[in-house]
Amino acid sequence: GYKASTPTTIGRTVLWVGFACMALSTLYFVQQAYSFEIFQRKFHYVSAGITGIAALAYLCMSLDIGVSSDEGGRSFYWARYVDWTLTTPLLLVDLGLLAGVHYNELIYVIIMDILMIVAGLIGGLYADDPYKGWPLFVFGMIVFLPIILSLTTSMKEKALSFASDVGARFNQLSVMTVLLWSAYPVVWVIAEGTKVIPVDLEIVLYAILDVSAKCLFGFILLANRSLIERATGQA
Ligand code: RET
Repeated sequence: GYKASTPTTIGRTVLWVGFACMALSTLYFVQQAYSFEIFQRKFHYVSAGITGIAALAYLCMSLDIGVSSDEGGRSFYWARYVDWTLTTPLLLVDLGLLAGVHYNELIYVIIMDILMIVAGLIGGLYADDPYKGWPLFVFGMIVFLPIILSLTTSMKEKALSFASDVGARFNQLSVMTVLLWSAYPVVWVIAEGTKVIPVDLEIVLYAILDVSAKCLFGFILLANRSLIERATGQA
């Protein structure tokens, strides 16, 4: 019969679809990079790195690698957190380079970001004990705040100070990032945290968020050729 605690054909298929989206996006970003001068390729290479790492994570999860079982036998996909630990800093690099912020600002948000993901990983591993899982989740939420704050204040002001379409593109991508990233802790609470949704639904929800936050994000970032040329400048 149907077991909500392990993936069925639906979940497994969605993992493979996630792998395909990530792998094809990576090939596209790399292929696009070659139509630019080497000094203009930073956004292509960072974006290809993001989807390439996610392609590897989705391939592993599709092959039942990077997944453990909790006390009740529910699948826990820890491979996602390895992916996110590496890719969410790279997404912030894309945004920081676009905004033209000082690298100290970028280092600060990246440190908070890594703390956030690792807190979610440990919280997920220990979610069977609410006295361990929830404090870690709350820790993750607290370090999430300075990231949101930076994207909506200092990074945004820096980006808009150029008064060009680069600022407008940053605005679009940062709003998208704040909205999508805010959905992850919601899914965490109903999936890893309280286990009220089936593993199949957890896989579907994270896949929609991952493909939007990585592939769609990359396509929007790289969509305008002259904008990329201006945002990468000369040198
Ligand atoms: C966790 C739980 C702890 C509290 C918070 C979380 C936020 C996770 C986020 C993940 C973003 C992932 C992306 C992946 C790839 O595209 C770790 C779920 C705040 C924001 C963008």
